[in-house]
Amino acid sequence: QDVALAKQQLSSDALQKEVLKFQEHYGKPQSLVECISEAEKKPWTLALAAEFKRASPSKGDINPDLDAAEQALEYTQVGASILSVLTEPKWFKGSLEDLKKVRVRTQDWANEAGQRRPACLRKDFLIDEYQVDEALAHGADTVLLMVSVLSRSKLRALVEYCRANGIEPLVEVVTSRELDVALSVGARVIGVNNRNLHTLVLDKHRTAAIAQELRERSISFGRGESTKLLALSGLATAEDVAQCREISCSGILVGEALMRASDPGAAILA
Ligand code: IGP
Repeated sequence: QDVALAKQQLSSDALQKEVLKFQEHYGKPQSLVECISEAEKKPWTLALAAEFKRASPSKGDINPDLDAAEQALEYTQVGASILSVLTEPKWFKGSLEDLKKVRVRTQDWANEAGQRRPACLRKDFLIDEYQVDEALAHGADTVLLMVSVLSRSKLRALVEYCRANGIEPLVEVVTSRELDVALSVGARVIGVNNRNLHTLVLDKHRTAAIAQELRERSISFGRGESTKLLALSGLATAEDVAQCREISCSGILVGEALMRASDPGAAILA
């Protein structure tokens, strides 16, 4: 599997000191679930996870030279609940520096505006605790954990490690088997990737199928519930958004469409 592995540049102890240093200066992470719930309070609103992604394996370069902090600020000003920042360097041309810039810039803005800032998500192929610490040291409020790249026991350990460090992870599933695994480790925020990352094939009905399964298993999700469902990938049109509302998703994650938009703020409001 061609995933970027952690560059273990610092010892774990040194990295944990960096986490403390960051948090002393900028404060603790904020709650992903609360950021989503806040959006759900408004009628008809879906939480928007707006993504910063310069390139992707399926599309190649999308917008490689964009400034992460400025783009994230635009997302924030039009009400994004989550800022997803790719940190994987090879396929997505991301970096931990981008993540830090996004957190710092949007936190400054939120302080000035007297508003809640969006939760910052480290979007990467996380496989160990060290990478969770890296995320925290660069200002993440949450991290992506993909069921498809982790064993059940590693996923469980990472979910627990996240919670012990004050963050709730976004757990990504594609299939119903992966949903089983996510539920068995107690995931509270589940993202359904409409794109299978092994085949890169997009199927916009994935999220609806998973939502249906949750209903069949009598697992309540959405507004007022502690389990949240987000739809990820390939979403761009008003129709896509309407469909996500119909199946009671809490939110949607949009990357490429916003990265290509000449005015991302207007694209979101439309
Ligand atoms: C974004 P899109 O089609 O709006 O650009 O999709 C997002 O879903 C995608 O970037 C993504 C991803 C991932 C990237 C979903 N899961 C896991 C890297 C790793």
